[in-house]
Amino acid sequence: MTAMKPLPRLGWLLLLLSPLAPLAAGLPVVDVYKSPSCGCCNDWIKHLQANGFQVRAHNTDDVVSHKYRLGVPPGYGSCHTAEVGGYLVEGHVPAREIKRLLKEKPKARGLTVPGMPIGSPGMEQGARRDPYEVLLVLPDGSTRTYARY
Ligand SMILES: [Cu+2]
Repeated sequence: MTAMKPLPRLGWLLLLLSPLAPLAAGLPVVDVYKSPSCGCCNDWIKHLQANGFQVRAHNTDDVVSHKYRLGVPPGYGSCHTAEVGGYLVEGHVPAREIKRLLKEKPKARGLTVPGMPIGSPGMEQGARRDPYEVLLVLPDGSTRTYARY
């Protein structure tokens, strides 16, 4: 039996900290509600994970009830509904806007990208990019432009 070489101090530190790394980065877990058959929803989840988010995916045939619960305004919905840090995130919202939301903490219900614009994260189709807006949903259910892509 060979004696295990002790890990250098930094190695131990990383080992101890690694399960807490997402907390250390200040990124809360994202709960995503989606239909089990939704492919673009999974691609959006991969986009979030690639950007450092931990995701809990919930397959459900009743995504709509979560839209009501979280306050997605009628007509501003998309394929999946998510919840992070007390905010709603509807549709193919880019991870950087979610990070900005969590940092700026506006008084709002959250963000939505209505519909499913081609070229948004999880909706890539070659080089095609439809222009779209990320909307901030205010407490009264009205919206204003948060970002343009
Ligand atoms: Cu989609």
